[in-house]
Amino acid sequence: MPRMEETCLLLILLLSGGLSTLPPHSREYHFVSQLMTWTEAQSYCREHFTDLVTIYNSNINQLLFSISPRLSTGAWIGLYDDRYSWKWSMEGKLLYVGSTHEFLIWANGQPDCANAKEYCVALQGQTQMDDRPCGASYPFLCYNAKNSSYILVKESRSWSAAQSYCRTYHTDLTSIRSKEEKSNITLTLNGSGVQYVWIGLYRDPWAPWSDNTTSPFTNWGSSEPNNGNSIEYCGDLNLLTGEWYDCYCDVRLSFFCFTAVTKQTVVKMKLQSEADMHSTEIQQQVSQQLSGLMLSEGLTDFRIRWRKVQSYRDDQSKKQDVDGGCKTED
Ligand SMILES: [Ca+2]
Ligand SMILES: [Ca+2]
Repeated sequence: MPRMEETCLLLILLLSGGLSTLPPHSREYHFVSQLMTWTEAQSYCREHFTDLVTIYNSNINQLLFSISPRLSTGAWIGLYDDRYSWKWSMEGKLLYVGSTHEFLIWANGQPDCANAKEYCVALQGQTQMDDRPCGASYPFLCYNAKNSSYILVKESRSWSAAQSYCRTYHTDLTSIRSKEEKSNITLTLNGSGVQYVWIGLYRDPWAPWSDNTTSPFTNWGSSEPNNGNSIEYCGDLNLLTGEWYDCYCDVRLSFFCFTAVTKQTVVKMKLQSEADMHSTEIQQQVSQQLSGLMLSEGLTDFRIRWRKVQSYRDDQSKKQDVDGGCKTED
């Protein structure tokens, strides 16, 4: 009888959920009744589950409501408003390098996101920054990259109308990239008498959620979010109504976590060949072919692993061990 080798290939398919690209239905939800601050709740969820919940639609909102008790309080969800997540309008158009923060001086008490409505930035008193309601009409500062000039447009517009104007006639609303640029801007504004002037700084309200995903769905209670006393930067789900409220992040509340559901499918293959299946080279060739096959089927999250099984000759006593299956030893 020819020597016959048998070896076992473990094809491990790891189909995991919970990553930003995967649909929310691959998540499990948990209500945790312990009282914690928003940050503590986030750490707890990340340690014991995956993260604080993101609510993508009314079905998830309803589900969370149904797994929680009816109490006249709220429970934290993964919603928070980062007061310092500013972006430049120009960022996508020109490459801005280096830290800009040392040139960005906030006016006293700013940014305060007053009434949860201030998501655009104006220079106040020509030097200091203040977050203001994007719909407010102010003069604005355009930047023209062709001749590195700053143009003060005294006609008052909303932030986005100002952005459109600058992008049409110049390059964009201005950024502040350096001390020199800040000086030039101050010079441009000098003597103009403007109180507020838009610059290119803005941010997205309540985005992203704790798990770094974003969603257009909201379920705010009436008059919420209101950023009461300018200290409410975390979101909770009211356990009597299911509506959302912004709240002071250091209040201790119960909370909702989710688990990314990981579906693991293990496929074992028994290969029989006269080739030496214990040869690393041959194993690599087989693995490569299988990988190609998996990828062509659109499966990207998998591992292929070889496991050693007892090889045997035509020997009855050993054949019993093999048992017709794929006995493995780690
Ligand atoms: Ca403000
Ligand atoms: Ca509130």
